[in-house]
Amino acid sequence: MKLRLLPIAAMALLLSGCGLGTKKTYEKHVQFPPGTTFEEKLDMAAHLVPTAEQLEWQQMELTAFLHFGINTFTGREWGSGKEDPALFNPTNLDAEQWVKVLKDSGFKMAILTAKHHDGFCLWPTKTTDHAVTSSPWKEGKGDVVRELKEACDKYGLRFGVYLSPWDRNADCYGSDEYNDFFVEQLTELLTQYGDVYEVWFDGACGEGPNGKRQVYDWERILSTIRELQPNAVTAIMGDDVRWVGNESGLGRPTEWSATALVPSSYTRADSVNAALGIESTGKDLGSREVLAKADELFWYPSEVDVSIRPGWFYHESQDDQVKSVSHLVDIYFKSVGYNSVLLLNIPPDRNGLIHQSDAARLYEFSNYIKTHLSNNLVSNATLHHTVEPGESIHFRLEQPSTLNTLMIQEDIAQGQRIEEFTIEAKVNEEWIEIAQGTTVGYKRLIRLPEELTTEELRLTVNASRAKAHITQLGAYYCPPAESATTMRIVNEVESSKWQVISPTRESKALIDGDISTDLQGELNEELIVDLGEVTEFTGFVYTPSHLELNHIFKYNFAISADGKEWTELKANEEFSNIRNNPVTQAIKFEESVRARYVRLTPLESSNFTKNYSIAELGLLIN
Ligand code: FUL
Repeated sequence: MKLRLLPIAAMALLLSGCGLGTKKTYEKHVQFPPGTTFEEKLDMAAHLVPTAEQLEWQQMELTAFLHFGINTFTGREWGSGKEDPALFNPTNLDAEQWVKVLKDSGFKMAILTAKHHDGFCLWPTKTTDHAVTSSPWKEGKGDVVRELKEACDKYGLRFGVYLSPWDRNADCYGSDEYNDFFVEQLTELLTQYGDVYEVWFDGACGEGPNGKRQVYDWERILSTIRELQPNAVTAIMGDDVRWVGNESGLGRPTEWSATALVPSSYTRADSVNAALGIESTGKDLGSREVLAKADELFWYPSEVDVSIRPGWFYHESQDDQVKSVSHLVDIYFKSVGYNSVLLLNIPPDRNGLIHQSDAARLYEFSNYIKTHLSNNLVSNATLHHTVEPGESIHFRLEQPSTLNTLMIQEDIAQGQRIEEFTIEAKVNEEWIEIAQGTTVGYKRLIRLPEELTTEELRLTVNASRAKAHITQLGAYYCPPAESATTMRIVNEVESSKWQVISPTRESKALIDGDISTDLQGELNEELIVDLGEVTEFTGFVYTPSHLELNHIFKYNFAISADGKEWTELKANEEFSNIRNNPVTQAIKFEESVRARYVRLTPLESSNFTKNYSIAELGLLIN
């Protein structure tokens, strides 16, 4: 019906949009022909859809950044480009450890800073000697990009690259020659390592060594990616994924993936965006007011990039400033829950490992998300409702339940449409409004100011650009998350002489200092460690496994001088609340003790099975 109202030019465009005779949609971009009315613009905006790659990218939800390079060794956030490559020497680089930690914490992709602004390349490039090839690491024969890519392939994580356009080392920066140099670097990365799913170009563009600014040949750069890695999305200075506009982890409560913002890499970007009065950091990039002024729209969804630490690179001085679980959960709600993808940075340290404090925090964060946001209280949560503006959907919970969090998902494969919604709950036979919001998009999470108990909810779509397609509704109870930022201590005693002698000498995971490995077995078996010499200590530390549910709940702990005569220090004690909050527990003794052997006996598990699991057993001296 609406089609009949469209002017001829708009008709032609609609029909050429996609699939003549089927539903009219526009993939990634729509140009409004001259004379398009506001109503027609709204309708076209409602039918702007993501490419298959953009859709898959959005569905990943959680992706990881790995900032690693010369800055890791100098303590800087932006290198000068004059650093000696000899500084790059991770002692124990293990990309599999990075990937295992990320995979176990729910991340779907890892993006490595193959080159940051200092120009130091983490792969053996033909374009410059300012690279791993000139470093002592693996005698100049190492390749961090390859090690990470192979680890990603092994554990089933997608792989992406960050290649800084700004290069403070390259002599040719600021000239046409630099575009050749940059495309050559890009080509190496996109042809020598297999599939790359995201190419990330940050927007920083300072002066190079010769004092000049670079005019980048974005058309050539983006077409190189499309040719060499057609399944990759291009981010920030690319045109598939948009920078959210800050590095603090804050999405917008009103977030349109269908936006009038012209990607910065297009030559018309500055003039068109200025004429519309919008910029990437602005609040409103896609409302009706913006649409009214716009001549074109882009499917250009938001990505929230933020670091788990204050800096993007690892600095030892920030070991005790790893964001708390409650801060990470807040970021999750304001990114994934605000129609964005979260790109969380976890910077490997100077050893070339993800630091245990960061790993521990990630496990706690993902454990929180898994535990509390997978327990949907709504019966028949997966639906395919088509809702006209003004219509409501009722949904019931399995039983009367206490909740404080709601979730809505739109089928964005058909476009983003909802502009305003309200949610009501039936309490004492009366409908009361408990939440209202604007956009939904791929996912909208809503935290209620206070919890309530109900069995019936009602979602009303008050305003929408066409019929809204809703695919999922959720209701959850999310308890407050841990807000401490302190480091996790898994062991305070020198352990190089320690040996596990029970359950077997091979049970090294118990004391390897790595919380990503664990020991599993049957209850009542003794975990005995020979400390190698008589040692004085004040308590012990139990770190639960981040994967298994069979945490040790009840236990005995004993010490011995010879491994034969034992003194029981703790009998039938418990690791309190370990089921709901499986974090490291430090158990202090009344006074310090001296012993050569320690023995932990798991008696009961947190989920009442016959099995136990443990990541680490450590000792305290402080
Ligand atoms: C910015 C860079 O300047 C920072 O160092 C960091 O890489 C961040 C992700 O992007 O533009």
